Amino acid sequence: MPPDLSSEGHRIDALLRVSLGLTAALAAFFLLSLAWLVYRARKRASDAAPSSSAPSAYAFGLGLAVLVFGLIDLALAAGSRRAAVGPPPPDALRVEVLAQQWAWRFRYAGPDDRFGTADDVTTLNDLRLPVGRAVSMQVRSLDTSHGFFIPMLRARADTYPGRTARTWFRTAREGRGELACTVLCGDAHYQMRGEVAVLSNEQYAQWMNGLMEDQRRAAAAAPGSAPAWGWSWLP
Ligand SMILES: [Cu+2]
Repeated sequence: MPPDLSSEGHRIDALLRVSLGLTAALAAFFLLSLAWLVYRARKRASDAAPSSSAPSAYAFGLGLAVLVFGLIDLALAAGSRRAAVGPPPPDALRVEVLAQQWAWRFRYAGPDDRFGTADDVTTLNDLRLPVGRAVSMQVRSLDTSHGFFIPMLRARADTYPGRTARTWFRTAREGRGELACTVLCGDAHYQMRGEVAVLSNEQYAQWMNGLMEDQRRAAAAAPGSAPAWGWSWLP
């Protein structure tokens, strides 16, 4: 994973490490058990008097119990982290994301903080966010299954037509990276990427003001040309 720019991403990283460790332990346990069973079967075939299998059965049971408890613990840890993160705060910056073959459209609510109004700001494959801010996203798809994934913010939301997927995170550090589609969604799936930037508040405001100015000019030159997609924010 790339460097984490979010405030809660370390929780996901920790879960990933634990689940990788458990998977490795599980694989090692079953491989060693298999080796032991083969060894014992061969020994038994060559021995005239078979030895008792009690110690190995005991070890096998103990190992299995440890792993089962590890998996339960992992599930509980995932649940408690989810609960600790909770729902997005009411002051979160809201962004609508429309996935389509093969691009990402982003919609910001603009100064009135309401979606579906003339001051909405839209971008194509270009997501910029201010640092130190909670960001709440709703993701929809126009055509087929898509997986919205921002690795450096540890944010994911899988969607398909009819489903509004949600994700939220808090930006903690400035930086730049990419977002990608994680679902094979057609011929040009590999092109379905976008730029992501976490900017200082001044840089973000400057960028947003520039976009609003551009859109005002475009709307004045060609009324009704604004992109028509978008939805009322779901509570
Ligand atoms: Cu896709």
